Amino acid sequence: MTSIDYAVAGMTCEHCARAVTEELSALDGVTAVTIELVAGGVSTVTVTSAAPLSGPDVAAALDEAGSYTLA
Ligand SMILES: [Cu+2]
Repeated sequence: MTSIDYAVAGMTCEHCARAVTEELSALDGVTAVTIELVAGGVSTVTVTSAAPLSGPDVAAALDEAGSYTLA
């Protein structure tokens, strides 16, 4: 089990945080996603997964959730 913090730009409200949580949770092996929302700034997204995720997979999930990007 590994926990990694990602800096994510573009989220502005709880709705954004929910969308990101949903998309990241759908990735293989992900067991938990927590978000410290900084509206309009860079939020901290902590992802717990069985094995480390690949950066491109995370970036794709964020884009799918609503054009959010790794900062
Ligand atoms: Cu929002």
